[in-house]
Amino acid sequence: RLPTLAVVGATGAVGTVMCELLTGRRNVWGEIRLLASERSAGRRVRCRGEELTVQVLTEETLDGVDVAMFDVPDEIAAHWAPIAVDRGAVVVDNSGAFRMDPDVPLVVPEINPEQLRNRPRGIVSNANCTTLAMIVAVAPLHREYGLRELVLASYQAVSGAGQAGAEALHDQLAKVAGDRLLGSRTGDVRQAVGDELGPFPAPLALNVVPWAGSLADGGWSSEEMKLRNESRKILGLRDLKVSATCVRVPVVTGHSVAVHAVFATEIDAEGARNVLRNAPGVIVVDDPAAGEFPMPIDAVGTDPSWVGRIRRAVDDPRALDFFVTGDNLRKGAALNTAQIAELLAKDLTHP
Ligand code: 2RA
Repeated sequence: RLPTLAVVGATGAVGTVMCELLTGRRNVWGEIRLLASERSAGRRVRCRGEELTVQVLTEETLDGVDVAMFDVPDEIAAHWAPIAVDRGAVVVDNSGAFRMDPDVPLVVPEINPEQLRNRPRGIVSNANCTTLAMIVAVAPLHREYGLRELVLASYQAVSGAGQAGAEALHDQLAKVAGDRLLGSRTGDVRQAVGDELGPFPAPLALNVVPWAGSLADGGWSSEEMKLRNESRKILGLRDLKVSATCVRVPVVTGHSVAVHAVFATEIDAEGARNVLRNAPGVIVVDDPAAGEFPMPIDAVGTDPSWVGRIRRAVDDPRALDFFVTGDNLRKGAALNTAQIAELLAKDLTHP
């Protein structure tokens, strides 16, 4: 019998991409069950070539599920994931509810698949989308050169904040389109956009906002702390120094990160390029003379992290600077979850 998969949160921004993604991937599932809140129940969604009806998430609809993917807010995951485990499922959770729990592995299949087997709570966590875009490129460099420090600046797309984020940007762009004064000293974007900010603290149209997530200690944002804490956990580097500044930009999908990585040994750009060319889940696009560098408009809808602008720091032969872009809804969320779930399916089918 092929295992039964539940997609919890099937109608959200990530859940929607998950259904598209499952359609294109190798089929390892028997039944696929789409679950969501009462608001979305009854909707018909195409998944794997079938027209499926979204059901309400209840204890009963979790019965018989082997693997449950959760793409829901933290508090919903915190409540329902243990219930799904009690009902016999292994949960792959894409929220922040369990990521730092020492009894929950934080798995990136290209980096630490072996951790999947050590899951005392029956839950496996998926890292945050910003971490995922960056870490698939950083990990192979760490293996080769020994990572000591990361200084990061993110350029995060609005769909990281869900469908409401994408809608807010499109609505705001419609309001500012065509007015050539807007964004200048005499054109007030705040006034044009009004108070339709969606999930953001300021307008995104014609603007960038150095804020994502909630306020953490010391003036850091939760998103910046996720980059630090999750990188440490995935790489198994408890003392890794990480400083991040997370910035929201007017891009619909595709999170980018400017990375300054300091290593234990000297590094040269061509050596790093070769490591990255051979790394799973990474594509190197690095020919600035030809106008070739990684950008969200190319990465959107694709699986790998796109890496370019690779150069050794001028003032430190042990440091490398590069730019990485990945689809925050695919590798940043749905794809990594699907990859983990497929490894679990393999174990269930051939223990
Ligand atoms: C964001 N990383 O981009 C978050 C979503 N998990 O808002």
